[in-house]
Amino acid sequence: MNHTHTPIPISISRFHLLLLLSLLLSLSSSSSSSSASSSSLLKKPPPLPILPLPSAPQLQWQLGHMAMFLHFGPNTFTDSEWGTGHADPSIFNPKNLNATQWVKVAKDSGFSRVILTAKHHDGFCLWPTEYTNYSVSSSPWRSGGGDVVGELAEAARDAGIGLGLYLSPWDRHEPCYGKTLEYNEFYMAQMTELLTRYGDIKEVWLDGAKGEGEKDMDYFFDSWFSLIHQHQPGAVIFSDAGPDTRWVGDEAGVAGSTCWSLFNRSSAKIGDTDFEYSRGGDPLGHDWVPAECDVSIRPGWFWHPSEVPKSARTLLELYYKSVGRNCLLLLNVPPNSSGLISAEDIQVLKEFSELRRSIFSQNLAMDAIIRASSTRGSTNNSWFNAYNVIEEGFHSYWAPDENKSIWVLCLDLQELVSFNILQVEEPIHMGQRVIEFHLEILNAGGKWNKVTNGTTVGYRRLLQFPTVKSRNLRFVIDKSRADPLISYLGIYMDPFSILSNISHTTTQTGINSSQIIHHIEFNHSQIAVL
Ligand code: FUL
Repeated sequence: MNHTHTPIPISISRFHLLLLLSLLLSLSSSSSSSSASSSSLLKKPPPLPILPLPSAPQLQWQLGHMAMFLHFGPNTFTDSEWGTGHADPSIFNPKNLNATQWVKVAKDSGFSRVILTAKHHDGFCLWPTEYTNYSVSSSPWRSGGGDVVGELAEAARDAGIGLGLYLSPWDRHEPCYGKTLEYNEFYMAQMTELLTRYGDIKEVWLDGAKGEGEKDMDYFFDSWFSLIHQHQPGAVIFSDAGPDTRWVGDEAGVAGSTCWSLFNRSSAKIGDTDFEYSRGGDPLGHDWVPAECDVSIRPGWFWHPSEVPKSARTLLELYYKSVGRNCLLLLNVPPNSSGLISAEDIQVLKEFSELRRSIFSQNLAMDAIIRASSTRGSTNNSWFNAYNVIEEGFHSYWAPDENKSIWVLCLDLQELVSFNILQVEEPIHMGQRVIEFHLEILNAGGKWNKVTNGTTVGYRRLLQFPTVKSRNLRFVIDKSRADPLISYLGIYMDPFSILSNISHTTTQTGINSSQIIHHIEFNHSQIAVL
């Protein structure tokens, strides 16, 4: 038998000492004041949210990250973008139409909802409406008994993804277009059909697009919006001015590098967009109206046999500039004239998913030791603890103590890590707060270097920068509308993006309003990725 004495490790004896001490302390305090000890166990409540705040449908919309737009109709068969409204319904015959395929492509590629052009500017209706004959009912497709909206609604419901519908206000076929009262009645009746026949509608999409010299008339937007919310309280309404989500102001899928969900609806007009205001939002805005970035995978919105899809890397760049700037990416993937999404588009979408998966599947800060400049309640308060920033989801977040002027999170990665992407998220149900922030790393010489900086975070902010390598990081919030709250902090390595396009610090995207206006005028031509 070995009688060698094994010394008790110093850390254990210290641990026991501490335990004893805390026991004694708790005993003495409980005997002196039982109410004081029970109150120290009480949770510190969350801070007050800061107005304006998102509604439940707006939160759901934002959590979906990406939606797939489906432009489909007679234009698909006539190789056009803005149909005249006089194309013969007999041309509409997508022999292999399969909405289950559209929905499968959307779901497999990470889209949370699909939005279909139930009626585009040509006035042709993809459902059997009772208010005009210019619809699928007059076409040879399914011998006039078909309903594209119905088939898509069923496929989306079966797959568990959301359905949105675009009902174009501008209607080049309808004879009453131009007669304000009659056309508003007609439009609302069609809208009612769409909102009452097909189950839950998650988004209603409309715009103010209209060709030069077309008949003048007023749209009764306020009545339309009330009708939509009455029938579908879970739907968000998209337009240039909200009320629930706003057009970002370009059709290139690019948001401003400063992008507030705050906005003043009353300062925006449908069909007469102030592009700068829309792309950046308004730090003083009274309404919550986050931006949606629409862009097509191909040059046109409708399918054309001569056009090819963008590359997966281009889509990734758009993802950084939309989802990574606090917006939803609405990517148009137009079904072809056989009624299917084309193989080459599916291939690009697969590659796009794979790029995102390989970059974002693991947060390289996952095992970091994290310290905060302060924590609401106390450092040990797990409710607001700094470690919440490596948990997914916005219901757990780091909150600093009240009335501090310094807000810093220090991360010790425990080993040298190379990375070139920063991901930051705010718990937006508490309002959008952060105005300015930056990231520093400790270099080999023991000095802190700024790696990147940004303005606004919101739901999700992604910043790209040339690859750096370090073990220690400092995430610093320089300016905030109220005590900043951070729900996620991630660092990642993107080996795919071309670094020459990435500026060291985030500034404007390089798009200017004349480029935007140029694009709007030509409307359907693709703007090169900015
Ligand atoms: C625009 C329309 O004029 C285009 O044809 C397309 O539908 C695009 C998404 O919105 O306003």
